[in-house]
Parts: sequence; structure tokens; C-alpha cells
Amino acid sequence: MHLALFAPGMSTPNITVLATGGTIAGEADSATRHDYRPGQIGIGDFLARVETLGIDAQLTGKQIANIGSEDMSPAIWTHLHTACLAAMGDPDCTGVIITHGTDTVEETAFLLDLTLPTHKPVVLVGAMRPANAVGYDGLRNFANAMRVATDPDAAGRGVLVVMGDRVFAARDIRKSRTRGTDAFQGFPRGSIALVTPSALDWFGAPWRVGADARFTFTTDLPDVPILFVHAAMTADYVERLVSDKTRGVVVAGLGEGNMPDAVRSALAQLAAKGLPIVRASRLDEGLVDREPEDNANKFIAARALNPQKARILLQMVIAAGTTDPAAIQAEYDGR
Ligand code: DAS
Repeated sequence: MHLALFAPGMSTPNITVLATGGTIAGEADSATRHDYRPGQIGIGDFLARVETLGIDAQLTGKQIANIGSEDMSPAIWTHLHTACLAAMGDPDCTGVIITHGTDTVEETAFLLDLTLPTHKPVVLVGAMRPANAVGYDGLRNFANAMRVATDPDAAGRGVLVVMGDRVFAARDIRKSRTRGTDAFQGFPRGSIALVTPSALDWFGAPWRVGADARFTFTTDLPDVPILFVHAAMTADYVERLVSDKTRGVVVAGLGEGNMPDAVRSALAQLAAKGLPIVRASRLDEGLVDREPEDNANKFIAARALNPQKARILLQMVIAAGTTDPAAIQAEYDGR
């Protein structure tokens, strides 16, 4: 179903734009150089460029940060979360768009998905090419994000990410390519809508039922490292990774969350002492189910979450005070 951007008689939507930097705000020394600096253009300049598109919407910008998203931090997440809540509580605000670097956009989106109500649309967007590059995709992606953020049907679907004319749920999206504007994929679901600046087509029901936050946002995220498993790994890798501060471990395992026996034994000893151990997969499309040994080992299966998202969920679960492996498993099995 194609919809006009606004129905006749509808008032102009008011979108809050929260800028964090990334390539969408990046600049190169020339239009054809491969290397560039992310987070160069401020929100004022960016919105002035958006204005040239002539889309009928009121945009209110706020600069949260101006970084490459490899430098995303709990402090910036806190600032962003607070700004999102303020926008959601503003009766004049129709929806929120967050500009973000593409390298960690999936992690920020998932964190917000777990901790924000989405009774208004919340949409993250980035670009694969800097603002002065030939073929800049940032304005196109942003115009698409405006199309989504102004659609009442986008509310209650959880936090969304718009890239390459497609809309993804935060839970599904993952960056799968380092180049090209079609760099994102969804797993286990692909994109949940196709979008252009003037058309938006949703497919299927939202994953998320209801619009409430699942966890209370906390600034005190527990220390949860990821163990990236490879051939010929020995148990001492586990000892080197885990410190007194560690509150849980996510395993980026081989295939369906597998690991060498010695590594499994070392992790099972930690689990026996009460440290949650989550098995995920290092594969791009990895679905990790429970295996019989998980009961004895007290391990948790990450299901369809990749290691970086499995880590964020484990941080939230531990921060909420849950340490029982069966209760943690239920969080991975749930929405
Ligand atoms: N510079 C990287 C980042 O900020 C890549 C990007 O935005 O596309 O995540």
C-alpha cells in the first residue's frame, strides 16, 4: 500500500533529530577519496541541507555527539536515551530520528529498543558515503527516515533502522558489508518495510507487541566481554579475557555456538561459580539453540542475536539483577 506523506488536513509533523556523527556527517578531502573523517558536519548544517529537499516537516535538531560510532560510549548512550525520552514526552513531537555511524548503529538501536517506549516512531539512520562524496547516500536515507518517522504505523514496532531504501527492526539488523550503500541485512527477518521518500510499504506484523520499554535504562553497564572463538584456541584465552570486574561472557562461537573442549571446560567452571555464559555464533546468520550439554554447563543460548547484541541483552539482564541461567535463557527466548 502506498501512502501520501501526509493526509490532507493533517498538521505538519514535528520531528526531533538527534545527531551523533558518523559518515552521514562525514567529510573527505575530495569527492572521490576513499578515506574521510566521520562526524564533521554539525546538526545545523545538516538540517540546512535537508531543508533543500522541500519536505513538509518541522525538524528540531540536537547535537548529542559528533563522533565516529566506533567511539560510542555509555555516557553518549545515556545522553541519547535522555533526549529520546524528552522527545517522546513532548506532545508536539511526532517522532524521533537519530543520525548515527553505521559501524555500531545496530548496537545503539538494540540498546534503545530494549529501554525505550516506542509509542512514537524512533528511527536510526546513517550513510555509507561521506557528505561531500560523489553518490552521498545520507540525504536519501534521511528523507526515507523522515517518511518512516512521520508514519503513525511506525509506532509500536520497536526501534527501527533505515538504510538503503529498507526498514529493519533493531533486533534483526546487522551490518554485513564494508562498502556499498546496500550494506545492511536483517536476520532472522529481512527488512520489514520498503521505503522511498514518498512511499512506505510494511510487510507483516511488528515483532514487538506493545510499545513499552523492556528494561530500565542504566548508566552502570556491567562488564561483559566477548570471546571470539577460532581454530586452535586454548583455555588460557579465557583466563586472559576474564577479570575480577567481569560479570558475564558472550561467546562468539564456531557454527552453532561451538568451541574447543578445553575452552568449554574453562567457561563451564566460571558458569559454575555464577558467571552467566552466553553462546552466540561468529557467523553472520547464526541461530544458536540450546544443546543438551547447556544444562550441565549452565550455559545460555543466544538464539538469533549476534554476539554484539547478545552482549547488550546480557548487560541489561544482569543490571536488572537476574543471574539464574534459566531466567536469563527466557530473556533470549522472548521478544
Ligand atoms: N565511520 C563509521 C562510523 O561512524 C562508519 C560509518 O558511519 O559508516 O560508524
